[in-house]
Amino acid sequence: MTYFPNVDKVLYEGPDSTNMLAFHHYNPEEIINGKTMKEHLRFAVAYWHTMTQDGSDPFGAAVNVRTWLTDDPMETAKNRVTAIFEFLTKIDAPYFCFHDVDIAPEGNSLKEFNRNLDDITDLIKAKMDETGIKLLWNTANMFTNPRFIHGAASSPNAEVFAYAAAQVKKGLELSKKLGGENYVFWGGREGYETLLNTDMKFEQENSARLFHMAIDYAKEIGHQVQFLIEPKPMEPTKHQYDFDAATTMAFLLKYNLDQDFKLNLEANHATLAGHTFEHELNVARNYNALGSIDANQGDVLLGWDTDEFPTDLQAATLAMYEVVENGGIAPGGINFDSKVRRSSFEMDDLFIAHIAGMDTFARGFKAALRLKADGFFDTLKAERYASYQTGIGADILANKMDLKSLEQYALAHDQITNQSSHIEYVKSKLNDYLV
Ligand code: XLS
Ligand code: CA
Ligand code: CA
Repeated sequence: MTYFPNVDKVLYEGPDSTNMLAFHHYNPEEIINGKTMKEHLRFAVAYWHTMTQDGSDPFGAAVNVRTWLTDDPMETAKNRVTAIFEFLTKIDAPYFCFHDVDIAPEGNSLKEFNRNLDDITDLIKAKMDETGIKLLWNTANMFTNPRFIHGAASSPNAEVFAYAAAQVKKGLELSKKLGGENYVFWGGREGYETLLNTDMKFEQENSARLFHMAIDYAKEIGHQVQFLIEPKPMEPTKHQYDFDAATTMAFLLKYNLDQDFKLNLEANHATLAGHTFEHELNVARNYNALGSIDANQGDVLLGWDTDEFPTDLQAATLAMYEVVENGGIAPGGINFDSKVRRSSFEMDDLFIAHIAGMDTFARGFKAALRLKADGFFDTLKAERYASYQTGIGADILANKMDLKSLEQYALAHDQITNQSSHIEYVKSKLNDYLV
């Protein structure tokens, strides 16, 4: 049984190849600094976009041709397992990610849902053992079902809190069963529509309470996993509590969660928050909390989460520069939280789109390494902050100065000259590294 009869294993054919079903820049076996590209980039495929997304939008019906669909939800779920492992093997991705509801139908009760999850993860586990493909992360979907209308851990309804806790418990058990390396929380409905009826402090305390329960339970079942929170400023809520990296770090520090949690940062969420992706990665890195990446891109002309496959080389380069500075992304990875455009509805488009994303990140990675090897940003910044290396700057850094002594200095040196940044030259020079 094959779901992708037109595609053999995707191979590296080099930049001159015109084969849409080949890699042009990502060569999984190429060794760089003692590791293969595959080991450096740790690509993951997202179950939800690749296996369950149907191409519908608020104005149009489903369009995606997906040959695993049947009238029986459990049958479809089983077909999807076969299909995703064929896909992962052919695209040569070492990891995948899923929400609980992506892999198994919820059925009519929590008991039935858990049973379905057990059955499907038995199949997934067998495929993982057979192929060596691993689970980068899983998560509990606590936003789609109508019960989460007012939130999950932050819901005003305690019964919903209990249900969410049950889903997280099961999610951690599945993570242990499948050897998941990270466990993600994305609080899609942990936020508010209006402050008129919302006790924000109470809701955030409850969110923190659930995270502490998750840490405790992972310890109790002996599962070593990296917990991650994925920030996003809005959508579906008007205001999401984990607005961006900085807001999420303040939350983690306030509730004493920073030792157990890092961040899973998504490019499109960064731009929704009014930041560049590299800004979010840089903030996380400054807190030693850069955990994992959801790779995609938004559209500058659209104000929502379009989750496009990433093809912007400059953005990928600047993101990978942060990863290089971070010393790599493990135990996280680069998860394509990206969906094919509605007009790319054929089965083969799933391959074509992932190849585009993988090629873009491979090129970005290589460009980032060139920037690092040449000391492009290092030199620029060293020169920019050089005034702190000697004289008054060195004294300030050595904490030898106070307001009184600095006033004395300023009175004697009040004719200040600054230097131009020549930033247009810098931007133009950066282009040299991209191709
Ligand atoms: C939605 C989020 C979601 C998380 C996992 O915008 O990106 O897909 O990655 O729940
Ligand atoms: Ca995401
Ligand atoms: Ca998204």
